[in-house]
Amino acid sequence: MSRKRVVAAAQMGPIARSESREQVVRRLLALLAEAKGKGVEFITFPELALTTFFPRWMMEDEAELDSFYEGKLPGPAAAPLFEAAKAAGIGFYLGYAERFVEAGRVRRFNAAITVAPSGEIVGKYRKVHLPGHAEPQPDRAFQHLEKRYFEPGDLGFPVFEALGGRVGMLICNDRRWPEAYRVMGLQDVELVCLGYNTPLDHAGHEPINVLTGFHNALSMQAGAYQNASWVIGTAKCGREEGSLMLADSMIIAPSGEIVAKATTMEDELVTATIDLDMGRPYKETFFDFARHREPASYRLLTERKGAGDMLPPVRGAGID
Ligand code: CDV
Repeated sequence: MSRKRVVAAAQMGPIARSESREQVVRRLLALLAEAKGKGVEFITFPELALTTFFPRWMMEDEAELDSFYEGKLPGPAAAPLFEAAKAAGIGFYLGYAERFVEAGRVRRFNAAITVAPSGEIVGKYRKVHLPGHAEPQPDRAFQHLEKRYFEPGDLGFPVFEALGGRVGMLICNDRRWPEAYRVMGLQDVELVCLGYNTPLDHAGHEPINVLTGFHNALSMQAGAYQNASWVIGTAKCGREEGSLMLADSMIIAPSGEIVAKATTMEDELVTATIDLDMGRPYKETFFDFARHREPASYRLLTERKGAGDMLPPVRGAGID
C-alpha cells in the first residue's frame, strides 16, 4: 500500500508581543484552511507558535513571564485549532511553551506535540538543546534567555506512530546536533518535524551570521540524509519586535534534497507529497545501521559532554 502523504510546513511571519492567542490562532486556522484545500494530511507549525519569541526579553515579573506559557493543551484559545484540524482530518505538530506545577515546583519546557487527525495527542517532545544564556548579556541588542526560561527536555527523543509511519520531533536548536537525529534514526524514524525561531544576529559574529540560512539547510539536510528520513523544518520569521529571523522553511527528502521551500518571510504554506518509503533503500545500503555502525567506537559520545583530552593511543596499533 502506498505511503505517499501530502504534508506542509506552515511558516509564520512575525507575531507581535501585543497579539493575543486568539489572533494567532486565527492565523493558524487560515493556514489550516489553505492546507485543507490542497489535500494536506499533516502540518508542521513553528516553535513557540502561539506567542512572540519571548526569550528575547529579560522578565523579572513572574506573572508577565507566565503569560507566555500554556497549561494543558488545548486550552480555550487553541481549542478552535484542534477542532478545525479534527474536522478537516489533518494532523499537526505545534510548538508551545509548557508550564505546570509538580510537587510544588514550577516546571517550564519549550515543548511540541503531534496531534493525530483524530484530535488525539500522539507524541510529546521537550526541547533538549537550549541555546543562549541564563543571564542577560550586556552587549546584545536582543537577549536569548532560553536557558533561563526553560529546563532541558526530559523526554529524550521519542519516535511514535503517526501518518502510517514513524514520526519524531525536534525543536529549533536541536536541528544542529547530529546526536538528536541519530537517536531517532535508531528508532527507524521516517519523518522528523521541527519548528524554529532563528534570529539572524545570534552568533554576534558577522561572518557566521551571514551563513545562518546555509547552516539551517546544511544541518537539516545532513540529518535527513544520514538517517534516511524526511525532515520538515518550519520557521517563525521576519522582523518580530525588531529582531530579524530566518525564513527558509523547507521539506527535505531522505536523499538530503530540498523538495519544497518557502519564498517569503510571512505566513506561507509550503507543501510536498512525500513517500515515507523513500528512505528504505538508504536504510538497506549506506545506512544499514545494524550492519555498518560500530557503537563500541562511539563511547565518547555518551561519556563526555565537552571536548577534552585526546584519547591515549591504542596499544598495538603499530605506532608504539
Ligand atoms: N530558538 C532557537 O533555538 N534558536 C537558535 C539560535 C539561533 C539561538 C537556533 O539554533 O536557531
